[in-house]
Amino acid sequence: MSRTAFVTIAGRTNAGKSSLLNAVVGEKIASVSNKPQTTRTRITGIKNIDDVQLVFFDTPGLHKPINKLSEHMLDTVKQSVSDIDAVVFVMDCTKKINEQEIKLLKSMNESKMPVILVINKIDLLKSMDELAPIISYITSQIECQAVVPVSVTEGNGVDIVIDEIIKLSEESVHFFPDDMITDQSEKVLVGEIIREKLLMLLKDEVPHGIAVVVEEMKERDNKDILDISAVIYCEKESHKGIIIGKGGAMLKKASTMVRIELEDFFQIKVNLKCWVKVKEDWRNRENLIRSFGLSEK
Ligand SMILES: Nc1nc2c(ncn2[C@@H]2O[C@H](COP(=O)(O)OP(=O)(O)OP(=O)(O)O)[C@@H](O)[C@H]2O)c(=O)[nH]1
Ligand SMILES: [Mg+2]
Repeated sequence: MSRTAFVTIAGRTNAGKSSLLNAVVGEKIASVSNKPQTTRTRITGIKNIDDVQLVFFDTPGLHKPINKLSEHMLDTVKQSVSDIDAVVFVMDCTKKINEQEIKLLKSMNESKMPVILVINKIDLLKSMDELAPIISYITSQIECQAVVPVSVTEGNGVDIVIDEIIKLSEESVHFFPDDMITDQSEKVLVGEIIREKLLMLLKDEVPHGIAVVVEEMKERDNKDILDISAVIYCEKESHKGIIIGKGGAMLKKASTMVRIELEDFFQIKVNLKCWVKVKEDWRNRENLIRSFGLSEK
């Protein structure tokens, strides 16, 4: 009989949740950046190991809500931690665990939801001796099924996390075809790669106020080029100027990075056209949040 486990990856923003999702699935399906609040929606990743299907839900990171978009993101976390087999809670070992993290973990304990605690970024510790006090503090507060020190970027400990999840899998049919790795559409994946590069290249508030909508994606008749057109929405006219850059330099740099990644992913030449448009204060406007696909309601 086949087995299945559904797990939600949760934790503070920037802890490495999407990096972990990509590592367990073995493909880059979620955007990663060194800026907080990179992930905005629930992203499903699927990994099949022998007859076990592991279904992961990557979620937005815990943070103090700053606008309506934030509220939607935190709602997504709340909705994603029930009706699953376990929570993989990712924390950054270089940051002291905060009240918001403890609160979510305690609610998991109250609902008897198994918690696999991933203590990530151990490559940043000066010595492994620093781990013991971190683990003993957390386990004095929270009951965990397993505590796994991990460095996602160095690939350490990820296999142990997978083994712990397999232990929690239950006999069941597989819910997704065995060759499926994500439920995101190709247009959404491409939009997220564009946003990831802009997060990487831009600073301050500018990248946080960006939403990307891929309007068209079509292979030419002779199947040698994939034409993609996308609109980059930002919140202010001044941000539009920064995104385009002097003589279009910034947009060109971002587009080139995106094109290289897409050509590698789709194994076809890509012709990418991006337009930049302003939608004032869109992160507080429900209809726009919804039309950008950032609300589950
Ligand atoms: N040094 C180190 N950096 C890591 C590790 N794992 C992830 N990172 C980095 O941490 C940053 C945040 O990673 P993400 O995977 O985007 O974090 P996230 O938890 O998904 O963040 P949000 O989507 O904003 O909640 C990126 O710069 C990653 O490269 C790790 O094991 N070690
Ligand atoms: Mg993320």
